[in-house]
Amino acid sequence: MKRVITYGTFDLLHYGHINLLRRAKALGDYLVVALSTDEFNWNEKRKKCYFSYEQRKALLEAIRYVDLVIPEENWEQKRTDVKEYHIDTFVMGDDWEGKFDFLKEQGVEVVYLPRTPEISTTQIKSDLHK
Ligand code: C2G
Repeated sequence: MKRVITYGTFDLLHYGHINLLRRAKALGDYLVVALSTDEFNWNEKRKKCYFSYEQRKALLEAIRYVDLVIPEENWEQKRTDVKEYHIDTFVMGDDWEGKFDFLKEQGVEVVYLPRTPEISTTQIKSDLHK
């Protein structure tokens, strides 16, 4: 049973997120998604979510590739999450390339996957605004 984890905000869920989750799940048998809380998003990423944590969690739990959703409350928890959830592989989009390589020291495989180029929440919001 190979266990994979990924982290994110996943607000205004779109096919770029789904592409990431599908490829992350394909790397193992069980996918944990650590979902940024509303507080973490605002305090650490200056992101104001359109959907609340509970709404974003329900959306993720409806995705066939996702086996468990846990809260992401701080930057540091990755170190303990990989132990607590017996993670083999950590996955992020390549906009984070290199940022989490320290997890390799804990025996975790670190994989950065190419982002889906043409879609982003910012793009969606600006298109809708036109
Ligand atoms: N993503 C992607 N393609 C896109 C948009 C997003 O592959 N067009 C990926 C990102 O690279 C990330 C995941 O989808 O791996 C979630 O994206 P965000 O919700 O924007 O996550 P982010 O705000 O980068 O949070 O501790 C890590 C942070 O919580 C990551």
